Amino acid sequence: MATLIKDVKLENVPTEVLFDKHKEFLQSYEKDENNYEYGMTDYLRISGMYWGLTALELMSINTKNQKVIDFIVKCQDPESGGISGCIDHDPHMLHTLSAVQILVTMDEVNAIDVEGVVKYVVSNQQEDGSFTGDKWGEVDTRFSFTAVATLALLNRLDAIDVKKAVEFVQSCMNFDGGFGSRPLSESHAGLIYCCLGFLSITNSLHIVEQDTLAWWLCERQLSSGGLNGRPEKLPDVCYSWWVLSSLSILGRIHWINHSAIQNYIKACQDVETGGFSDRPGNVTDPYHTLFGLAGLGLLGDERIIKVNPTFCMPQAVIDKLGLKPQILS
Ligand code: GRG
Ligand code: ZN
Repeated sequence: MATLIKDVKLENVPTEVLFDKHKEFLQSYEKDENNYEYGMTDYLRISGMYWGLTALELMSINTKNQKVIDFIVKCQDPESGGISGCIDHDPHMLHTLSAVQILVTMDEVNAIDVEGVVKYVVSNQQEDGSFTGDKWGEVDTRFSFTAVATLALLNRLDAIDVKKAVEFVQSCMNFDGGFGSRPLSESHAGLIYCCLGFLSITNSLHIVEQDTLAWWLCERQLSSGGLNGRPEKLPDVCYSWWVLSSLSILGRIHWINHSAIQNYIKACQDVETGGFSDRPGNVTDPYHTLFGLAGLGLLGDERIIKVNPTFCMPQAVIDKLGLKPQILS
């Protein structure tokens, strides 16, 4: 039986990375609070800020801003200590990590109740070592990553049972070397990043099948040069981050065709509005703009400041905190 390969065709690919356009695109997001899209994305406000601000930082723009700090402070729930996506929403692990990433980058982490955040992360660890995303109880390896990334940035990894947390992530490893969201779930590049990031932070990368997993990740590259997240899926710019950061942690980024993925990422820029989209011609957004730029950074573009593959933050910030997430050679 024939196997269809899903992919896209690239046409009129810009030869350059349009840095000025991308800066304008991201900065206009900060100002445009009254548009429809802004209102419809309330529930992702804090993570959205992390994507946009980090993308600007990667283009050497200092994003320190009192309005952002005040907004994050208002999103912390005084009872649980967790941080929500927007004022008066339920706290969630993803937004808690994003808030800590922003504040650490701005060197303003003491603006929030740090012990409250630690208490919140601890409260989400389960008997089997896994983590829930919030009080509603969904378990996912994304939350194992957000838990240890948040605590490591606060220098409080000792607050959870790390050994049990590692055992849970190990139980999500599949025959192909990849990881899914829970035991027996399909391998997916986004979740592989989360599990490798988790193992990098907890210094446990010895459990991975380094080359088997690196090869599975290389198989995500399609003829267009773009990367998909799992077999038989379309390419998407965000996998430039999920796949390339995973290969960096595994010490195997040189296994991918650099010029082909660089070309795909460039093809996803909107030359008029600025920003990157998932696939050429689609509407651009801060999420794909961060992961497009960060992917180009991992491939060595010197106009982008060095990005840490485990935390998706400027390397200088990680160095300043004295963190040394494990990387394989
Ligand atoms: C600090 C960078 C950073 C991240 C925080 C939120 C998070 C941690 C990681 C997200 C990882 C991720 C993208 C997981 C994907 C989960 C998943 C199974 C998505 C499937 O989505 P589809 O089916 O996408 O829409 P595909 O591309 O497979 O068609
Ligand atoms: Zn995407």
